[in-house]
Amino acid sequence: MKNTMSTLLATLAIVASSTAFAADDHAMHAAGHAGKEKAADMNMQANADMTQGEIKKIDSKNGKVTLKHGEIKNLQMPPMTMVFTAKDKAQLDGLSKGDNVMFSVDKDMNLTHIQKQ
Ligand SMILES: [Cu+2]
Repeated sequence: MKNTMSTLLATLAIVASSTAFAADDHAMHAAGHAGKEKAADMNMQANADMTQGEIKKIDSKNGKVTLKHGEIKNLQMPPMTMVFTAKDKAQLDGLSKGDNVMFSVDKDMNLTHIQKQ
């Protein structure tokens, strides 16, 4: 009887601890998973609006930049070289001719975001 009891207790202890581990693990996994999915969503969001380009000419005084750009999906514009006007001239600070960049433009073709790649 004593043996049975201690075996039972040991079994319960194992079950309890493994259940606790499983719960922890699941919670951690769920949190990590949700975090990753959120990050992936944000990346996709960013990538969807970002276009790859190369700076051909830059006129930071007037906030203008000539970009040889890839397809701009949100404007359905094929790859070409053209001038964009920055919404905020400060966006062009630190950029120079020859830089490879990722950028986004609004529907009026103003540069809303640009960053070195
Ligand atoms: Cu264009």
